[in-house]
Amino acid sequence: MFDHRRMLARMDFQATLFAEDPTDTAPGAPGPLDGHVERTDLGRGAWLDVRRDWLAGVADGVFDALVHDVPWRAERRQMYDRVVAVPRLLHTYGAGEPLPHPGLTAAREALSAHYADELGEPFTTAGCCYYRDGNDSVAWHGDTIGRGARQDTMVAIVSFGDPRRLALRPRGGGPSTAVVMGHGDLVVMGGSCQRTWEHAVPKVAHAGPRLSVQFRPAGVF
Ligand SMILES: O=C(O)CCC(=O)C(=O)O
Repeated sequence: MFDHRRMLARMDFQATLFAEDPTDTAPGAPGPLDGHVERTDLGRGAWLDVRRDWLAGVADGVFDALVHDVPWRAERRQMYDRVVAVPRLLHTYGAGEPLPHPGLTAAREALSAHYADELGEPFTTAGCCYYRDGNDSVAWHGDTIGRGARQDTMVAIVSFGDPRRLALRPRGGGPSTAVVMGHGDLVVMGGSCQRTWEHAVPKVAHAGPRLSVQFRPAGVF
């Protein structure tokens, strides 16, 4: 038989839990960053920050908006004597361009505020990648087309959909490492990471769609 007293006691308990939970935030807002980001020192002046479930409250909506509202483009590139399809879809939102979901705008603002002292400038652009399945991937590289080749900087990645590994290896050799990026997770590559380390999202046998949004400061590509 349904026990109302037990039910009420449980509701009281849950209300207390939610009221006192310091991580409780307005629905849809990014979760807090201060005190919730785990930093790993990679060596050579590079580091990696991870904040699990950072955008959990909006992750489903952001996933839908990214799939349906981004003007995705397929690229092709020369590989030896052949032109091959780049195995993922791409789009970049430049500085000042509206993002496809308010949760992403809030995320960019929160990142700019949290890293202001260390980075000294805001995140401005949002590169978006659509990995349609496990065959989509990105090969080893650093974001060194712009200032990242010469200066310390940050690239902040928020991930939506199926989990995929971000693999990292030091340039010139040494043990590699990896972090799994799940639905709503934040991963930030910082310090010298773009010029002293390389990263990749390797192919996997089976995976559903994954979307990645990378926030970068101006002049970092
Ligand atoms: O998919 C990711 O999260 C990483 C993407 C990336 O490394 C890049 O586009 O430069």
